[in-house]
Amino acid sequence: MGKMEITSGSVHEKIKGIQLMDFQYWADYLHHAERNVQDVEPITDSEKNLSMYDGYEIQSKVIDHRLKDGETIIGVKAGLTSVAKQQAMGVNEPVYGFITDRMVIQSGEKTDLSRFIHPRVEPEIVFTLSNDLSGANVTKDDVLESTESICCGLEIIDSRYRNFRFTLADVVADNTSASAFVLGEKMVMPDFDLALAGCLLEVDGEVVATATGAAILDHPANAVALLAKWLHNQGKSLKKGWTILSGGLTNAFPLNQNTTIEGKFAHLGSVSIHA
Ligand code: OOG
Ligand code: MG
Repeated sequence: MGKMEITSGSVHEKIKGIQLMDFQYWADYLHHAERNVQDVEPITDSEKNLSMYDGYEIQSKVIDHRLKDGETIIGVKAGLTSVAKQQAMGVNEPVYGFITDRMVIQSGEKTDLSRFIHPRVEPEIVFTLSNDLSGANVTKDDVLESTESICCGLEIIDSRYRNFRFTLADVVADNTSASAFVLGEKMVMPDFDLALAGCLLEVDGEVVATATGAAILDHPANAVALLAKWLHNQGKSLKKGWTILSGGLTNAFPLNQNTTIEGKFAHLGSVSIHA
């Protein structure tokens, strides 16, 4: 179920008794929510059987909307790669989404909150590769060999779903809550184990969460390897020069007006966002 597409106006259609889902309808629903800064109920409130497959089909149409609006894909993100994030969101599997040029926030610039519904910020370790990478068996070491630079980052996630209430398939359809991000200074891979890279997340100067790189699937390069495998299954690859987010190391914290959130990392420097 779910393999056939229907682009007519109705949410459902029944063909020979098989109920098919209208992926385009749900992509329009989520895109409209994003563009109008308006939260919505999760798709699974209406479509109880929404599968991961359906979620990625809807996500791909959500991305098509962004491309039609003139945005460019500049990278990819792994999400829910840490136990901290999975527990916070009540799910148990990593997922992926795409990031576009519209999501870039310059370091140091004051963030305009009017484009977000209920933004939350999480610290990330971010990779840039020196060559395209794809394959069914890509390993952490393959990723590290292909890594041109790394940096720390903060991602702003902004689920289109009310109160961040969603299932795994819902959050996949919603392009894994992707909304914005800011990067620290890029550096060539330093000579140390990224699994040991400590990270503090501070809200207005107070430490609210800590982790090390190992929080991300034992090593953040494992998340990049997973992305390379997922994209391989779609006949795609991680692209040279893309911004690749490996996933929040800690739970995410709300970004409110007059708040500064800073990620401080061992070896990777620090990065902040203020609104
Ligand atoms: C989904 C996005 C997860 C991460 O790094 O874990 C994510 C969410 O928590 O809304 O970006
Ligand atoms: Mg993230």
